Amino acid sequence: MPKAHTSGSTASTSGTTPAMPTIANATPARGEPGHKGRGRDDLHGDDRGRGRGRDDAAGDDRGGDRGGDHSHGHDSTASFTFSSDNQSVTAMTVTSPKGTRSLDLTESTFKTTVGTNDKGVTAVTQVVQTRTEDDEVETSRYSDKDGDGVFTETFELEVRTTTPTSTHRGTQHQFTFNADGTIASDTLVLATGETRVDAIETGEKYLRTTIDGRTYVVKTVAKGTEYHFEFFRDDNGDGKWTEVAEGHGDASAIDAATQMVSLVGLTPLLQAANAVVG
Ligand SMILES: [Ca+2]
Ligand SMILES: [Ca+2]
Repeated sequence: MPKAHTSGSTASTSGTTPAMPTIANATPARGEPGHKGRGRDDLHGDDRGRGRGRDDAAGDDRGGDRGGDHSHGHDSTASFTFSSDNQSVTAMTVTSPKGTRSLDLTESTFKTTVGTNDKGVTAVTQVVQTRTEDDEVETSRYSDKDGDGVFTETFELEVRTTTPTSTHRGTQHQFTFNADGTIASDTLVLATGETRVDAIETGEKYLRTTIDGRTYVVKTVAKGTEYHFEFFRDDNGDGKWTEVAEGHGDASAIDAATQMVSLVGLTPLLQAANAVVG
C-alpha cells in the first residue's frame, strides 16, 4: 500500500491507496431525477462544473464541463514518461473509454514514489498529480503496483479554492444530527433556494468532525468496492453547508473501522479551501 500525500503535515501517514472508483452507472433512486448527488448539478444549474454526471455511465465522468484535460475519471488509466532519475514526469497520457490523449502538464505538478513492483523491478509505483485551476485544486493518485506501465487512478480529490458567489455557488446541503451525533436528515438546497430532501440510503455515511480546526460534515458513499466522498463546511453559520471538496477512491481510501473516507493525509489537501467561506 503506497503512501500518499506525505505533505509533511499533521495527519499524514496516509495509508490511503485508493483504487479505481466506479461510481458509474449509479441509478438514481426512486426515479427521481438527479436524486442523491449524482447529477445533482442538474438541480442546481449553477455549480462549478465539477464532474457531476459521474454516475452517468462509464464514460468520462467529468462530463466535459470543465473541458480540456480534465476528463479522466474513474475508469481511466494513465501512462507516464519519467525523467531518467524517476523523479519527475515528462509526459502523461490518459486512456478512457473515449480514447487516449496526451495531457498538457503546464498546470500540474507531480510527485513520484519509486519502489519495487510486483515484477521485482525498481520503478515508479505511484504518481501523485496536483492540478491547480482557477477555482480548485485537484489531487489524483495513480498506482502501478503490477509494473505493467499502466497506472490506475486510485484516489482523487477536488478541493474548492473560491468562496461561493451567486453565480458560482456550488452544492449546498442542510444537515440535522441526532443527539448521538448520527445524521438525522440531509436536505439539498437548490440554486433557487428551494430545498429537496436527500434521502439517506444504505451505503451512505455521514460524519461531523473537526479537521484542522474547522468543522466539516463528511459524506461517504459506498458503491460496491468504490467510494465517493464529499466534504462540506458552514463557515458563516447560515445552516447551509457548502461542498468544499469531493473525491473518490477505492477501499484503500477508506478507514476500515468506520467505513468512511480516511482523513489521514487529507489535511494538507483540504487546506486549499482555507480561504473559502462555506
Ligand atoms: Ca498497472
Ligand atoms: Ca454556509
